Amino acid sequence: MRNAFPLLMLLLATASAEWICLIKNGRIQDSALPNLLVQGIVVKSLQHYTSSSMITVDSTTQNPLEEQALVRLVKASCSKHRNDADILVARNSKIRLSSSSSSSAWDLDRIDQRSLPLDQSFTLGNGVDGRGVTIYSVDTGILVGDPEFGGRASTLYSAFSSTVDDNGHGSATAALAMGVTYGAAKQARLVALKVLDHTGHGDVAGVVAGFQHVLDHLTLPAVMVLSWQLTEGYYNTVLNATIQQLVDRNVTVYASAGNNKKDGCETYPAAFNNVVSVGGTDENDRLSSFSNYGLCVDLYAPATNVTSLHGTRYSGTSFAAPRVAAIAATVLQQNPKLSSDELVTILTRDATVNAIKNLPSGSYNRLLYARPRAFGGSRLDTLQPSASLAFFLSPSPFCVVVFFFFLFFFFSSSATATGVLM
Ligand SMILES: [Ca+2]
Repeated sequence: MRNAFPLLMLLLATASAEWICLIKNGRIQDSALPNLLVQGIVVKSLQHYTSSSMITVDSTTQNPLEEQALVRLVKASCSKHRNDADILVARNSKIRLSSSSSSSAWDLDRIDQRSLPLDQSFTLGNGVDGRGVTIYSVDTGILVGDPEFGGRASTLYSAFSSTVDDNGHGSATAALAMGVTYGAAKQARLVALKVLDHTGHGDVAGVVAGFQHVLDHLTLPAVMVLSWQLTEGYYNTVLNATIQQLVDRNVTVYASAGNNKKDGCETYPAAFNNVVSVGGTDENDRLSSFSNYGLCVDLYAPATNVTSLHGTRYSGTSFAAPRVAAIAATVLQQNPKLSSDELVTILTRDATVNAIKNLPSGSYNRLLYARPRAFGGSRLDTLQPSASLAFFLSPSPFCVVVFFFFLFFFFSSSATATGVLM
C-alpha cells in the first residue's frame, strides 16, 4: 500500500506539472517541506522507505526554462546535508498499458523449439518450472485467488485504494508467466504491485513507490516484468535510477518494447540500458504488426493472439515480456547465483537467431528460446544485429576487404552471364 502523508494542499495549481524527487541512501526530514511551500509548490505526498524517501509535488511550471528552475528548487529543498548524487528529480510522467485485448496456445508451443512447424507441445526439462523464484509483476494487480495461480500469487503494494485487479491486464500477463495452464514457469511465485488503475493508467510516482517496497522486502532470486510504457516519450531519471537499484540487487527487469510500430529507442522504460526490451512476433514468425523494433529491442517473443487467463486471446508486447521473464525464472531456478548480466547473456546468447522474417534492418533477430543452456556462469559475447545495414555501418578492415571482393566477384559474374546470353 502507498504510505500516504497527509496532503498539504495549500495552493491550487493551474495547468500544473507533477514532479517527483527521490532521495536515495537516506530519509528526507519533514522539516524540508516548508521550504517548498514558501516557493509556491504544492507538496502532494511524502513517503518514507527503509533507506529512501520520495516527495511528489505539483507546480504550474510548463516552460522548459522554468522547469530547470523548479528542478533546482526541489533539489535545494531536498539536499540539505546530503550528497547531491543521491537526489534525483524527474517529471511524474504518466504510464499506460502496452496492449489491446481481443484457445489454442501457439505461443507457448513456439518457444520450446527452434523452428516451425509447431509440434503441439511445450516441454522444459524435468522439474524445470521456476520453483523457488519470485516474479514481480508491476501492472494492474492480480486476481490472487484465481485457480490458475495455484495459491502462488500475492500482492505487495498498490498505488490505489484497492489491491484488486480491476482491469484484467495484470492477471493475463501473470498467467503467461506462472499460470499452471498458460504459464512458462508453472511453479514460480508471483508478487504483484498494482500501479495501473482500472483504465490501465498510472504514473511514475506510483511505480517508484512500488519499487521502494520491493527493495524493502526483496525475495531473491527474482525477476520483474513491466508491461507498460510512459505516455510521454522522454527519459525519466528517477525511474531509471530506481530500476538500477533493483538491477544492483540482482533483479533483472523485462519490459514490453511497445506497440508503436517504430524504433524502440523512443519508448521507456524498455529503452533504458538496464532493462531487457521485449518485442513481439506472430505464429508465422513474423514481427507482430504493432511491435516496436530496432537496436533498443533485445529479444522477441510471441505477442499476437496469445492465449491467457480463462482462454482469452490478447495481442501486444505486454504479453511477450512475461514469457521472457518466466524463462529467466526457470534459468535462475537451475542456477540461483547467476548475476543479472549473466542471466541476460544466457537468454540472448541462446535465443533462436534469424527466425523472425520481416524484422527491419538494424534489429537483433532473436526469438525467445525456452531451453537455453543455463550453466557455465561466465559472461559471453552477445550477438550483433544481423542486418547487412549494421555490417556496413561499422566496417572493420576485414569487412572492407570482403566488400570489395564481393564487388569484384559480382561484376565478374555479371560480365560472364551477359556474355553467355549474347
Ligand atoms: Ca513446441
